[in-house]
Amino acid sequence: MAPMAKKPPVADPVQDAPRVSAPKQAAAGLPAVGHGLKAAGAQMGAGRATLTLLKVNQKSGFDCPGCAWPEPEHRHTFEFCENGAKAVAEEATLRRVTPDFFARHSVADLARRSGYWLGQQGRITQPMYLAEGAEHYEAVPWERAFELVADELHALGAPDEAVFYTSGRTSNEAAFLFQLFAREFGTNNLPDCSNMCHESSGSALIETLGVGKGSVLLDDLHRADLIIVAGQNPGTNHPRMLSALEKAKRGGATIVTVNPLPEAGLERFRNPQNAAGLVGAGTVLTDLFLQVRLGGDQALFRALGRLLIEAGALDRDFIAEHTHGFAGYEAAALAADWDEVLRATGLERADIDRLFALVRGAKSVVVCWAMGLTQHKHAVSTIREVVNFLLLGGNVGRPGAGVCPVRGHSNVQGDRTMGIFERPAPAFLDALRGEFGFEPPRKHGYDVVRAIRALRDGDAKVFFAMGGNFVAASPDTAVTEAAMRRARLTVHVSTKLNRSHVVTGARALILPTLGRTEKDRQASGKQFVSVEDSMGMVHASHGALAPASPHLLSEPAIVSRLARAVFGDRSKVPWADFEADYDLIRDRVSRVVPGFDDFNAKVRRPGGFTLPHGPRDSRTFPTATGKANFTAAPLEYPLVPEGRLLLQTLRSHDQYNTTIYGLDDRYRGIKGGRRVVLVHPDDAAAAGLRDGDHADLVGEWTDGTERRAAGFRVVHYPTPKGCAAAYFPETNVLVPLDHTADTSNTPASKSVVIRLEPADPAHR
Ligand SMILES: Nc1nc2c(c(=O)[nH]1)N[C@H]1C(S)=C(S)[C@@H](COP(=O)(O)OP(=O)(O)OC[C@H]3O[C@@H](n4cnc5c(=O)[nH]c(N)nc54)[C@H](O)[C@@H]3O)O[C@H]1N2
Ligand SMILES: Nc1nc2c(c(=O)[nH]1)N[C@H]1C(S)=C(S)[C@@H](COP(=O)(O)OP(=O)(O)OC[C@H]3O[C@@H](n4cnc5c(=O)[nH]c(N)nc54)[C@H](O)[C@@H]3O)O[C@H]1N2
Ligand SMILES: [Mo]
Repeated sequence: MAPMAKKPPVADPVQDAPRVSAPKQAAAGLPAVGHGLKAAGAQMGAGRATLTLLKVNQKSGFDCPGCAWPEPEHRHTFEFCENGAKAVAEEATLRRVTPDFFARHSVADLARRSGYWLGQQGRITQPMYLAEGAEHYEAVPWERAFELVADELHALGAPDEAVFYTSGRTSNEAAFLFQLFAREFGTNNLPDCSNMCHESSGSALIETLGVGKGSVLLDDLHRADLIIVAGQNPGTNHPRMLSALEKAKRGGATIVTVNPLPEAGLERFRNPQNAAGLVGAGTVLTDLFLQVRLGGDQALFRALGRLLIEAGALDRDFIAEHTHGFAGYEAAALAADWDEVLRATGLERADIDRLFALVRGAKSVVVCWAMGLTQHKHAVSTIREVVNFLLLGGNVGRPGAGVCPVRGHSNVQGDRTMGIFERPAPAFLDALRGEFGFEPPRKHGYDVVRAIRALRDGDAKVFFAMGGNFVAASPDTAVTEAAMRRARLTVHVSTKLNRSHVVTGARALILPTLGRTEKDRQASGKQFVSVEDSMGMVHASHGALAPASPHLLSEPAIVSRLARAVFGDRSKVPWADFEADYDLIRDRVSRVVPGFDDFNAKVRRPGGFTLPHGPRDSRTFPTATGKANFTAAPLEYPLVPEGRLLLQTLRSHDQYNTTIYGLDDRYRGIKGGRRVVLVHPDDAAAAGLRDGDHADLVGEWTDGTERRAAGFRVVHYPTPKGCAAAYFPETNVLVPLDHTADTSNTPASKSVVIRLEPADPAHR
């Protein structure tokens, strides 16, 4: 029996009763370290917590499952942050969800619980099966589970009726096997969480620079003269980035923040890794804060382009030698209309002039961004505009300069490198064919939004997820849940219980897997896996803890056994060997994926290795023109009807995507509840609401349909007028499935048109 956790899981039902105080102006420092250790201690006891956390991001330990921010060359004993500690605690918890738990709780009962409660029940210990018409999941032997999946897959009319989703925690080794399995089966239906995340960055960067990844290394950030952080909240979501910004600052960098909200971490940072930071006032990080309106960034960067061109402050040699399309862009930038720019951004001309002065004085510029730029209808044009701006000053492929899309999930970038993509490049498929001797499908597959439509319309019948929480993370909750319920079979490879396990197809399986913190032993001995961080560094991750249950299989083992169940001896792929020895997977990766030659040797070096990146390394741009491309998209920004607000759906400090750690959002001054809407006092007043009142958020979509999220406490907040904020996943009910970014098809979850209505007293 598992040892008892120190504290019982959360109460049921969860009391959501937010208390509000003024937002904080500084992040991290001693309180944050304390909160991290407290979270870990509650889940696994203080002794195990400390031992476990000492292994995070050390060269011989495991990669932090928190975020994709890279590890510095010189590591501290505690190379993690408060939120990394919480991520580790969630996985290393001593609480267990056993077959007995499922006997006590029917699926209907579990479907009424909050996501917070589900996640707090602990680690899943055995494969579980929900038979057609059954009310409870029941334990099922692994071999039977794989047979069940194989039977459903064989019963399909065509391979494209199956969908294989991936979340971003999956290791390179597991991801490579998963895409190989899907393609040997015959489909490119490989949607992933990236489709909802940085797809817009990838789309924009591939077209303009030829590589869909960031072009800076940690050292570039440390050496930059000017760093613009737009649409990102690192204090909560990438806390270790604050150490890098602090280091840059000490080296003389200027930092500009572009955000509708004043976020605590960016204002002032107390570094928990040095004594002064633990107790002192901390470093002021942001030199200039531009409080932009939601979706105003394209206009801002275009205005900067116009000012740079008018001032002749251009790197003309770079533009002539390395770029294409400057004339078209120049015309578009010079035509930018100031009234429109000010309307779109909500800024004063003087603010933009201040930023322009900093840009002119800077020898090297980095722009960092995350979901604030990627989740808008015009996200791809916005990020292309960031690239235009950087190209004007030759700020790509030069030390201290470049594009820095900051990735979310700890291996979301690596999964894509390994071929998790619904629109694979022909060269990648050719390499797979050459290596394995089968003909991979060429037809593009479904991304997340298209997969939901296919399930909704009955075109897809089996849904298989390698991690994640598809139902809660995806837009338009009601539509997505109904789509999922139409499936013949839904399968989730998971560590923890979540909503996607209880909103199921006719039959469902939960396949419990090892987490990254855990030891992974196979026939050839102890295994390790590898991950790629946000800056293209690949390194090993060695599990340290005993597995949560003796029945768990690793992700590579699950794919390998599934493949054997599905293909029998018809496969040309040595599936059993891959399970026994992950070196054999890496040998194949080294022959299929560019940049991975000698993978097994290089990944064993302390700290790992950096993948090649043409634009960064040699100003080589593998685009259609062979140059870096300027683009001249029309200027766009969200238009909001009179009396309506634009809602962004974002993260609180106590959550990891759909995993809820607790009910506080400390830096924003919110405690004890998540159903809050942050609004400008004037907007609240216009809707007849005061701070503390409860409101329904009513989404209005262009086709006339309405969506409602009921009972949110109104919080007066320093956000631009007309722009509101509330947490996802609760607000995913409001995001229409068809409201997506052009080109990347990413749900536009940072610009949802809503109105506020005083709540029905029943919901208070
Ligand atoms: N602790 C923790 N860490 C995480 C995660 C987590 O949930 N919890 N999630 C991980 C994942 S998968 C990801 S993708 C990242 C997400 O990291 P972030 O992108 O930082 O996450 P969000 O909470 O969505 O915050 C969006 C930020 O952009 C701002 N913003 C919104 N719209 C606009 C806009 O139009 N313009 C500008 N300039 N700013 C805007 C918001 O005010 C907010 O500060 O974090 C990763 N790390
Ligand atoms: N409205 C709105 N919606 C959003 C966003 C937003 O900003 N606003 N952000 C989007 C973004 S950026 C992202 S990345 C997606 C996230 O979408 P997902 O990646 O699908 O969701 P997560 O909540 O990260 O998944 C959590 C689950 O992963 C499982 N898990 C954890 N660790 C492991 C592991 O090691 N192996 C396996 N197999 N499973 C594991 C656990 O069961 C856990 O319940 O959500 C998107 N949805
Ligand atoms: Mo993400």
